[in-house]
Amino acid sequence: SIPTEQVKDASLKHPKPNTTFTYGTAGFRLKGDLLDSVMYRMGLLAVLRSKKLNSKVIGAMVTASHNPDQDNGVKLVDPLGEMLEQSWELHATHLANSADVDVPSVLASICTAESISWSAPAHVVVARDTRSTGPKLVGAFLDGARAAGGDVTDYGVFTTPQLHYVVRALNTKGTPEAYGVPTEEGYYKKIGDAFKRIMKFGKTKFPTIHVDGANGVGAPKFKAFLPYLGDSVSFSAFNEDITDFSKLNNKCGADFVKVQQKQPENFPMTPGTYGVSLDGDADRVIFYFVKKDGTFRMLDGDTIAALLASTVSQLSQLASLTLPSGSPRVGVVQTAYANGASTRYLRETVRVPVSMVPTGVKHLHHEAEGFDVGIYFEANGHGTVLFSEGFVKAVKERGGKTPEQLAALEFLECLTDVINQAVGDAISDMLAVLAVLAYKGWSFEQWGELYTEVPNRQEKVKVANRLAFKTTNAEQELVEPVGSQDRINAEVAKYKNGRSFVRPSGTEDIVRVYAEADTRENCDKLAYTVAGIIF
Ligand code: NG1
Ligand code: ZN
Repeated sequence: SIPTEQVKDASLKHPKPNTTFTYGTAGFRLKGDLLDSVMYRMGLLAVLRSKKLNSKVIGAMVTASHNPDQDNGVKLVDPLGEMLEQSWELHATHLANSADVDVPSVLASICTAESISWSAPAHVVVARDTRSTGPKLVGAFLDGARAAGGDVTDYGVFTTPQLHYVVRALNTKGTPEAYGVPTEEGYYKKIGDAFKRIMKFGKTKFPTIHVDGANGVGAPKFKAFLPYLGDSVSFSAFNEDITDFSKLNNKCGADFVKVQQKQPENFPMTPGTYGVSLDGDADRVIFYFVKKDGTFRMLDGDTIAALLASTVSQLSQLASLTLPSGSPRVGVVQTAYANGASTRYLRETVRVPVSMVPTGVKHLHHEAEGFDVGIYFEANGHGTVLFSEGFVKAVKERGGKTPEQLAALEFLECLTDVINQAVGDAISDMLAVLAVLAYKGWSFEQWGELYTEVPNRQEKVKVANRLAFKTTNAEQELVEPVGSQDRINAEVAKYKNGRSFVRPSGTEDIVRVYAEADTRENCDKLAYTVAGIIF
């Protein structure tokens, strides 16, 4: 049974502050110095989750992604690298908010509710990004996992996708679905080998790619990756300072570029330069270049989805790829933040189904599992591609006849290995995009011509109580405060291609306003008017 005394003693060393915690879009996110008790308790919960799932390895990632160094967070990772099952978010929230002395009894109640047998062994792994509060918070997590008698391994500093990779690799080791060698090197080698193989199809010689590491974990990990990538592309790394914590995600990184719609600071760009920004835990990626006339052009998650969906569809058709169920079903999953032009391009030109789901990777991932090739990207550059077993088998069997068909199939096979299917992965996504462009013989400029974005703007609005905002229809309409949506609709109706919606953030204490309209000026006007309505 539960080592009650042990758990209670350790709980008292990690006292809960007077704060209410919620397991949000990406786990618990708060100021790092408020998270000690949460980390300890997530160590306990991870052990329970592992016991529940027949001793499968459960992961925990300590990061606050694109946010500043003061912030931190933790999310639990399920056996195949997916986000923690939603019903357990309630257990997590309950446990995080109980009084210190009640921790053992809350654990017992979760065991009863989930029919968990305490005697089953438990395996847990943890990693963190480069944040200053990381080491201490991992320490608290280890205390929790050990107090509950779990076997726990600390992988030190990892990108978020590396942690997801290792969890999946550990759980599939020795099975037909083996994902790879469960080490950092195994990760580099698997993706790097597939990248070297896929680049043999390349027709484009890219200029040196400038990689912005957001002064976070992506910078050293990308450096470590380089020796595995061959010499088909030359890379140059910037924003790599992980010793000065104030620089993390500060005027650099994927979120800065996406929201500000401009290049990072301390980043040399002249016409013809290609730039790529990672975010602070390297699960988001944004591409950009400067046009000949000096204007900045961004290629975001929507553009990545458009490129991948059109390529996979085209190549599957070219190779006459057939699964037992017929032609592979290629589909895209987006959120309301996707640019309207990208959705129209996918539906009308590529002719693939597009599903809209609420913000948060767990929703996108789940929906993408319904396709043979499920491509999901948030506009902010977070996403990946899921390939069904049937699809992978069919491309490996090489049913093609002409050399062109065989090449298309081999290309698709390599693509399934370059892409980290466990979770959105900035570096792996970057390599996949470069491989596809090289295969097509395209430049960033040509990629940018797939469709023309509708001008758009995102604003953060600080409101008294963001929880007063309730949405429906994949977060595209407000139900509460009552009446607000009608006023927003009336504004939207004034603009050609107008679209606007409001939702509370799940990671920051703000409400987000999104607007699109035919011109930059109209879009800005719409965003400000809507912000005024809800303020
Ligand atoms: P919130 O704060 O709930 O909007 C943000 C991003 C999400 C997702 C999470 C997790 C936007 C508009 N929202 O969520 O897409 O990436 O952070 O990091 O970019
Ligand atoms: Zn991130």
